[in-house]
Amino acid sequence: MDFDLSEELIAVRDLARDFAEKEIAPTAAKDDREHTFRGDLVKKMGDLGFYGSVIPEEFGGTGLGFLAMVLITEEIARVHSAMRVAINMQIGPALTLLQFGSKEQKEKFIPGLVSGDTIGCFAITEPDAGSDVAAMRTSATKQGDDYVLNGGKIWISNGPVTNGGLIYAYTDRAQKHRGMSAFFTDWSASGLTRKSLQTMGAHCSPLGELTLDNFKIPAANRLGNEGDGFKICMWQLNQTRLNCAAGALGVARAAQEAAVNYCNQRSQFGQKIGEFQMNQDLIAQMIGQEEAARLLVYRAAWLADQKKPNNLETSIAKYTAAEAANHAADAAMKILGAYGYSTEFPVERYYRDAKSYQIVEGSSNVQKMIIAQDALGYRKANRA
Ligand code: GRA
Repeated sequence: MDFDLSEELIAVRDLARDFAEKEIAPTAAKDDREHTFRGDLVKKMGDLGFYGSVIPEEFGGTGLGFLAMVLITEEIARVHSAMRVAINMQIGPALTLLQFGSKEQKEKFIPGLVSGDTIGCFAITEPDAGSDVAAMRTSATKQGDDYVLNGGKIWISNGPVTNGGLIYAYTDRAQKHRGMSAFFTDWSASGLTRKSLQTMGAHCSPLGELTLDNFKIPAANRLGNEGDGFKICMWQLNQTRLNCAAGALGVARAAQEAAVNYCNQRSQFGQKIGEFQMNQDLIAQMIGQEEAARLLVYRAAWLADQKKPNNLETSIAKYTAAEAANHAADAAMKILGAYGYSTEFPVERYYRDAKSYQIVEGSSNVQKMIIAQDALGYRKANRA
């Protein structure tokens, strides 16, 4: 087992850290407060190759791999978690096109996602279909050279701003999950209504509801065959889940660093508050959980780089990292007290942003279900 990162990976990680500290950090609090979507920073991350690590050079990527992707993601999320969502919205559809798209689809759609000229998304969730993906109701009916979609999606990251992403819909609902299909759309057709939604955290990541009323997608934009959608969706979620795991890791680290710094600065009762064992207990827990999450996230990425199945390991990493982020944000707030609770300092943002990781890309309960059912032999998590 080799725990050393290659020089190339260290360089990529340092580039992301430098970018996050110089370009994202200075306005992170203001952007969060004002709910600003930083399209300029999304593009700059594309220019730096942050969306291309898992995409081969022929489609504009760097081909550095999944370990590079999680290293970049952790660094961005450490400074501003909402900017991490942007990475996932580019990589998710690009990777899925790479895996399931035709040659024409790959050439046409992947480079724009990798460069950041296309603002990506993936539309899965519906009002009555969150954890239960197969319960979605949006339909796609073939009409000539198009599919006509009716229904609606909710809680779609980048929904208000996307101009190129994936959507999943039923082409044959009678076939249950085997009647679902996957499409790529530039969202330019008529029949689309977008509504912005507000949440407790991730303020700079636009979130929306998409209503589809006879919304057309060219049949040439279907990925794979009719009926392949559910498996494509599960495959995609396994990739995008890993990105979320790395994002949660970044938030855990940010909260831990804030707590350690504060313990070394703040004195009460005539001593640094780090000297109180109750704070040392919190810091030790934060570091233990963060390091465990890091090893799990890196392992899941490493398996992907070895082209080995990693669904189980990704669920373990996502679950552990999400819980570590929430524990760390909570502990940091206890240590910082009013300075943690205050909107003048970043810990309350970490606390709000951490919460999202227990919800998105399969809630913590969905991850626990996948892990436990695998252990019990009910449903194997890893797929070839
Ligand atoms: O029997 P079969 O041949 O039809 O196949 C079954 C199974 O083998 C079928 O699907 C197959 N399958 C898979 N195939 C390939 C299942 N999992 C996989 C896989 N990983 N790869 C049906 O399987 P099933 O087990 O009966 O499915 P189910 O019980 O209906 O659902 C399973 C499960 C609960 C795990 C799934 O629905 C799920 O993952 N739910 C969570 C949904 C989720 O993660 N949503 C995320 C929304 S997007 C989002 O949050 C954006 C966040 C953005 C950000 O912050 O970055």
